[in-house]
Amino acid sequence: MDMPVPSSYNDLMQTPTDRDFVGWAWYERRFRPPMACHARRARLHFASVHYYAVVWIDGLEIATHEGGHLPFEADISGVLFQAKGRELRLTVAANNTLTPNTIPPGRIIYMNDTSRYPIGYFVQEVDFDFFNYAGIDRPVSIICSSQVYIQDIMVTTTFSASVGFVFYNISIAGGTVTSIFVGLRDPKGHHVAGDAVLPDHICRPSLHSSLSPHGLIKVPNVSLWWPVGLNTTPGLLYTLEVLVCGFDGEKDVVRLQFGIRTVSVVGSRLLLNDREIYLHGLGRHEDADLRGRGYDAVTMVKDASLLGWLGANAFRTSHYPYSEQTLDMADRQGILVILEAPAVGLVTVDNFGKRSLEQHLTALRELINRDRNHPSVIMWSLANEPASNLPVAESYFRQVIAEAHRLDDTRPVTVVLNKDVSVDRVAQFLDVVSVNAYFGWYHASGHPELIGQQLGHMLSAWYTKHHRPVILMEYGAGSVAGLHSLPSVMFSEEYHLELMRKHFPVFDEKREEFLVGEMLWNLVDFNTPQGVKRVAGNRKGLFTRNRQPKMAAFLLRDRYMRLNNASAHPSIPWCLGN
Ligand code: GCB
Repeated sequence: MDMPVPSSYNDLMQTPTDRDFVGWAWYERRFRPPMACHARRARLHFASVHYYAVVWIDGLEIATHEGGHLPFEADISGVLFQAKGRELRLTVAANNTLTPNTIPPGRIIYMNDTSRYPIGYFVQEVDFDFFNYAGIDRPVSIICSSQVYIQDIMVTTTFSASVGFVFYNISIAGGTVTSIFVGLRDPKGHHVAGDAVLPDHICRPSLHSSLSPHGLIKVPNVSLWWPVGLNTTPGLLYTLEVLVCGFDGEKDVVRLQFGIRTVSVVGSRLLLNDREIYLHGLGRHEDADLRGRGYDAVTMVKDASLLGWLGANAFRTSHYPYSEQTLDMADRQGILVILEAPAVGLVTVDNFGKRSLEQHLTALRELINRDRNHPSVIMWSLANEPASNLPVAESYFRQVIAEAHRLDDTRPVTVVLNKDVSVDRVAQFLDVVSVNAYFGWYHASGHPELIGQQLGHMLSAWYTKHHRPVILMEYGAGSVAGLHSLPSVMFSEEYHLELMRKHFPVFDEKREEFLVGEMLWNLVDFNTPQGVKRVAGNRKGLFTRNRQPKMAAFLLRDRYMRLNNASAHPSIPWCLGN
């Protein structure tokens, strides 16, 4: 059948068996490589294929990759050179099967009772609450460059008084360079430091230049990157311009946008540019009608617009890394991002074995490598709701967290926990303690009057034990848009409101002590596996799946706008009651 790329394939199918298909899905198309790529370095880049991918050109295997949500590429220069402009056949096989050792894990259960199931019948089970959308979810591109090319740039920033410091490290591949030029443009586009990198630059060996791929640029009168609410011009971005020349006179140029800012944890506080920040945001999903988890600019912009309307200053990429375009937008708009690894549903001992650890570390490396230059990304979340009470989880997460710190010592690290503080073994390694808690919903269902006591007690217990800043990473209620009831009942819009309202005084109180964030679950209703607890998906969205508001959206908007005004005008008390 015809299949658009990018998109998940599931919701383009007409039968439940096809939609819920588990196994190898095959994509194929013919393409004629652009002549501009001929005899140059050419890389075939996949931004995300879920979950396993194998790629062939004309039947020749050129790449394999494990793990959705993160990019991979193959050097196809040789193939294109030999093809000399001839049409080629590109084949991609994508397999969505999740096993105890994949990240995220799952399991295939064979139903062996032949009185109830046909022979060979199996189901894919998962321990996470979103539909396992599959296919080529993000764009596929051919990147043509000189033979010698800029493979990666790593930027870290800091500042002192009005001077910014930009440390860069450039990785070059494909050959030897004869010269490297590095320059900096300010947010208005003016060249402010380093070399002038001009579009018509001609690579000549005699030109003066550096050969060092790393260095420091000082930025006088620096304009720092700020999120919304803390500054009247949030999201200011500098551009690092890098040009490298190869022996043959060819050049490669990359322009990387980044922000100058610092993040730190001091005592019970989270600081951005040495100023205390409080995250008021939401968890979300990459999820939309028809497209599934497929990259869709329209949905992405609409969701960003909803966040803006709510006055949110943060979101978490629950429960996997989102598209690079989403992070670019967050950079520009000044939204803080907690970026999550795709490790969700690690709940049994066999999810913590050597194979899982290797894949978790691989995903973490790919993720930090892809996203480390985004100023919006202020924290890495390494997993959601693992069985952190298990002894195996302790050594497992000690290694995962140490690796995250080794790869990036400029951002705090968290894991989102849901086990009781008395049995958890992972929070001891974290910079920021994140917890999910559904008081009035999964606990004490239908009793919003208990939320104040239960929530306050739980949050304080985490802080008392670990003396780290705490974020309530998920809380919320489900509501079916248009279902009303007074007095309220679960799933009515009134109950949704009431449950949220009962949380706010606790947030205001604990914020004075150690709470550094409140993250409502969820921005938009989203698709899940079918089950008796889900009414055509998870209904904890403030917006329906077609992005229309429920009553609760107005309540949160009111609160978040007030929190924003309060940070813009610190002399006015932010705690004005509810
Ligand atoms: C959670 C999970 C999230 C679910 C949510 C819920 O704790 O982290 O993935 O969707 O609860 O609504 O049950």
